[in-house]
Amino acid sequence: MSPPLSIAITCFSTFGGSGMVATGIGLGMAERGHRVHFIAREPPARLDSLPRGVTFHEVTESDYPALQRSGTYPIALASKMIEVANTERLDVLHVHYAVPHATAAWMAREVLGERAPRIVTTLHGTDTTLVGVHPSYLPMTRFSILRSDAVTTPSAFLRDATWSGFGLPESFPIEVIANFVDTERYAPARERAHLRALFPDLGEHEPVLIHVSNFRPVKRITDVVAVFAEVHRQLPCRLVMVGDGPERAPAERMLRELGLAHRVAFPGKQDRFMEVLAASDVFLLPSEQESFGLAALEALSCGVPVVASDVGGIPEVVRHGDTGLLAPLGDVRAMAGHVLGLLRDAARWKEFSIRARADVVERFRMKPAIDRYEALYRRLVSGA
Ligand code: GMT
Repeated sequence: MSPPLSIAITCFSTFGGSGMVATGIGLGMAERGHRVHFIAREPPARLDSLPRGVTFHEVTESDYPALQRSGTYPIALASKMIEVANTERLDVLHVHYAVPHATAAWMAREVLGERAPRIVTTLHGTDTTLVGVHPSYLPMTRFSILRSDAVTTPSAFLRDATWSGFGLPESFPIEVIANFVDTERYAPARERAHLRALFPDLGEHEPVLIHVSNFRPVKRITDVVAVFAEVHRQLPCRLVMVGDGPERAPAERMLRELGLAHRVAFPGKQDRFMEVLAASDVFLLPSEQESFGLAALEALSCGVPVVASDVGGIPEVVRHGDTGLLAPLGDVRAMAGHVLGLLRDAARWKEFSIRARADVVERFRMKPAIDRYEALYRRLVSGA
């Protein structure tokens, strides 16, 4: 049997799906007997306890006044990576989101020399499509990607966008390892009591739409509201908006103006919302861009069909006409039509729901994804 590896994982702990994926990989590796070290500013949100074999290393910055707003985090992070690599004899350093994590990893490797671990960079989305290609970061991000020992993306869309955005040849290896979901945690369960906690007067057959995100502009939260308003005009329903962020206030204002605020629940940031998700009828994701769409995957895993915009990596996750329905970006009427088409035909909804769950179980289970990352780590460590 191969010896256990010493693996460090760096991610944004509280920002979006990349931290969740990174945490899932770390926990999956620890379950297999590897030693896992999370190196980050804060413990990852989904790391509610520290299981056997998992350690958290906090990155702290000096509060020296001259350094304020000078962006010293990558230096502090690289220093912590060096410290952990030295004390824990790291085999692999797996960084999630290139800016600034891949650059910090490269800096640490320069210092560590021969003792350096292998560096794996997983790109997640805006680190390629927006931030990384911004002129302020492009040269260093491109260089850090090129200097990684392996690069992965969760979708073929993001692989191709990385090749083109950074001007890399298609021969530059980028392995697509799709994101995954814990299909036991995110499982079908049509228990409407969880919805009644949010809507005490919910009718027995009244449909519930749901959206889960960090409410950033890229999610087009006002499109969620517009789709809901159009559906509600034709078929009274409710909307649950899980999460929080800058677009929440405009959405609430829009709902008040439409006279629909009382039909919508905003439970805020929730870590345990799967019961509400599983009891809902349609998941809405009208995003401007998604390299993958982890929230949509969690909905599909619960057997909840997804109506989303046809952008980025979403079609790789949501099979149009099979597990969900896609529409052109910003076409809220088409999206509302898709939602109504599902809600008005119970048999059709059921078929979508069954196929959604089956497709997730077939293509996005956690174990095969962890197998792929483990094989990648072993390959790099063995020098093959
Ligand atoms: O890139 C971002 O904007 C944030 C990032 C995150 O940390 O959640 O989201 C990206 O990574 C997720 C996990 O791989 C994907 O599910 C999201 O689709 C992706 N977001 C974008 O591409 C906008």
